Amino acid sequence: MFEKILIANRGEIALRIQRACREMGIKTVVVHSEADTEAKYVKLADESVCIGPAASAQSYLNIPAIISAAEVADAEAIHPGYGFLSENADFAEKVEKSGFVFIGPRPETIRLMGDKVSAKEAMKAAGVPCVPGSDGALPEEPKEIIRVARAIGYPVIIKAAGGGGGRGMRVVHTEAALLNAVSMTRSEAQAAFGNPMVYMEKFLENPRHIEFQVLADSHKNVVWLGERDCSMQRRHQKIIEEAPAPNIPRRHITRIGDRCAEACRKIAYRGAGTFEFLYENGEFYFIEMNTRLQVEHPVTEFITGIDLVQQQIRIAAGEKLGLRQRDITLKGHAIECRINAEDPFKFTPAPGRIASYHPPGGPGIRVDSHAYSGYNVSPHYDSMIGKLIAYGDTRDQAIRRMRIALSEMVIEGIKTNIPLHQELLHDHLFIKGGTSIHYLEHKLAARDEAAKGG
Ligand code: MV4
Repeated sequence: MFEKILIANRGEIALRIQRACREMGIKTVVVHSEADTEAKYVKLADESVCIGPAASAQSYLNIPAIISAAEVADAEAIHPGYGFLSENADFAEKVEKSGFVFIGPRPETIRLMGDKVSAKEAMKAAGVPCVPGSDGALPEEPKEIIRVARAIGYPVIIKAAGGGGGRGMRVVHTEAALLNAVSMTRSEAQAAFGNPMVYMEKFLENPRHIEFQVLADSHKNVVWLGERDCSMQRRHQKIIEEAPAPNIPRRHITRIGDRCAEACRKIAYRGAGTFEFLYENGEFYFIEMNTRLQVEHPVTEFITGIDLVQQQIRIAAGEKLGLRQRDITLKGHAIECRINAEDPFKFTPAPGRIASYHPPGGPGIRVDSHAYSGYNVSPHYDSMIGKLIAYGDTRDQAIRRMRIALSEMVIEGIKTNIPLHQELLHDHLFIKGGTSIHYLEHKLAARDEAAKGG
């Protein structure tokens, strides 16, 4: 096992990784920007290295500075967390070429999944059900593009191969709008990702976002660890996640989970990974694979009892998975609320100093946050300041515990989205379970409309 790991991230996830290392007896070195010098998790780490100014491009995205820090601190492995460099294949490659272990998939796998066209081709070939669409990238010839769209049937969606997570997409409802939409998406994709390649899919009008967690070692052992429902989102920012996904037959979930695990074996996947699906009219359609630890991993940890960060570290150290599929049992229900420093109704970021911070507690409550009384939320980074996770034997118990936890949680001095969560945890369609990816935006629009009329 490693003696020392460098954590190339900040905030709650830097603290989460540090806790896993500590439990395993591994020393930690955290890199940080000038804005994060006073952060508690920086002081708690065994060592810290300042790698640059507040702007991410010069610190948390600064590959040479991070690798130098690993050399100076004599770390053996680098954990990238989520965001920043976590899905950057060039970073993973440079980490390995410099003699360190990258805690994540092989660089080739990150590259394969980063290109959404090659990711979909690989998954289709491995037996994972995909959204009907162009097989591979769209050709140049207008006639061919029109033919593909007719074969799929309108509405269709044009997506950039280099995109993902909602960037570089355009919905097309009619043949009249098709060619212009394709060329617009191509030029935007070239500008944003340096890659003009686009592909086409049937546009699903009202799906849910369901994702499957996998763990794979470098000895071809693979397990899937249930699914998460991440449909409660706004502008591609998830707000509430839960596991298991409510109101989907377990037989169907098991069938898809087994397909994901089998696909991992076929492509010799290594590490933690997430298969993203759209779920509509009782069918699952693969859209993308994420090759990192995800923000919402704690809901899976609650229902499986497995520490995903420790598993990532063991896999990176070359150990065999100590788990077989029959050892994985899903028990109870977990819900996560992302706590953001933002206006709860206008969604504008609200950085500043937290005057007082009192996290909730009690049975089945977990708080993953680096916040404390006196902590300054920097305007330079994501507004998420923590995650509140509630577990119960049933979904109903998890909802009740989450409501209590939200009412106990005190964050003074800055605005947070806690009031929005309180409203959603009392929303009758959320309580029923199974709302679509459009539910929150429709609800917010209806409320704004009522306020105007009112
Ligand atoms: C789609 C779709 C409907 N049909 N693909 C957005 C993020 C990216 N991961 C894929 N996305 C979508 N792809 C087809 N064929 C609708 C979305 C989508 C979405 C997906 C998941 C979560 C939130 C979303 C919000 C808007 C659109």
